[in-house]
Amino acid sequence: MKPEDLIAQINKKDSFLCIGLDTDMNKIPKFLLSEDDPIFSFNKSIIDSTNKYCIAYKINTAFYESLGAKGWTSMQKTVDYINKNFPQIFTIADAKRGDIGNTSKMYAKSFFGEMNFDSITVNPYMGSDSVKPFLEFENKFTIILGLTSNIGADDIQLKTTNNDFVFMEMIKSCSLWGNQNNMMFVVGATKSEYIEKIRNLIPNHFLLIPGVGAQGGDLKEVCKFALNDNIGIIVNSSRSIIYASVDENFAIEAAKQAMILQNEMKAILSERKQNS
Ligand code: OMP
Repeated sequence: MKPEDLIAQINKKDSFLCIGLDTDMNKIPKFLLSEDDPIFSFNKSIIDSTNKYCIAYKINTAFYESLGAKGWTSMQKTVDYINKNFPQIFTIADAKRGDIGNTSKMYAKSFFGEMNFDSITVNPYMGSDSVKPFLEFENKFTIILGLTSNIGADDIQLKTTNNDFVFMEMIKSCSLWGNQNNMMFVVGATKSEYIEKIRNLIPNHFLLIPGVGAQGGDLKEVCKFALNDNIGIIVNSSRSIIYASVDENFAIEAAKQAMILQNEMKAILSERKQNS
């Protein structure tokens, strides 16, 4: 997907919501377990009921890989379903890959070439040769882990070098390998106190911001400094939306939660317009 198409979709829907399909066999409604492919059936219902409120779906590959070959099939069916029925919606393979160059090239080929995701999350720890193969694909985004939402971010990312935080050094280096049209950065919603600093460093890149909902991140706090002239953010919530209910009406309840977040986003955007 081209960046301008993503931006157009955000403006059209007054939404920068990404719904995380962290689909877990142990958490989906029990009545779906008799279906041929319960994971895909669940995803399809969630996508059908929520697509008008969101601009992206993030498939966390761990949930699918943990089921072996069957899980890979459910993942492919899910991304195919989105691409075919909602081609304007941005797809994210949350795979957190990255390896020596020739191996990263294979990861890029599988997620961009074979599976046809619009983007993939990449762990940049191994440096430029591990990231560049992903950047070679046209109209695809490489989403670099910048500052993550988890407690373990303290262990390395929030340590300081002589110059700055490790995560700032990481973002600064990575931003030179690509550009705002092929690279985004993950910044956890639970780390909103660092967003202003990150925005000063990379004012134009899209930020993927997970951690609103189950992890307690605050949408308003995040938006204070993260929004840019193109809106420039994608905010993900997974469990708080997709597991809103485990009854027959699970898809309707998920849509209600998605709508609540989308309404909050719309209000933030309209307040911003009025103040500008
Ligand atoms: P919920 O906490 O259920 O909304 O899910 C958050 C999703 O975002 C999960 O798929 C996580 O793997 C992912 N995530 C984080 O929670 N924190 C991060 O720093 C980065 C990610 C990610 O890369 O998406």
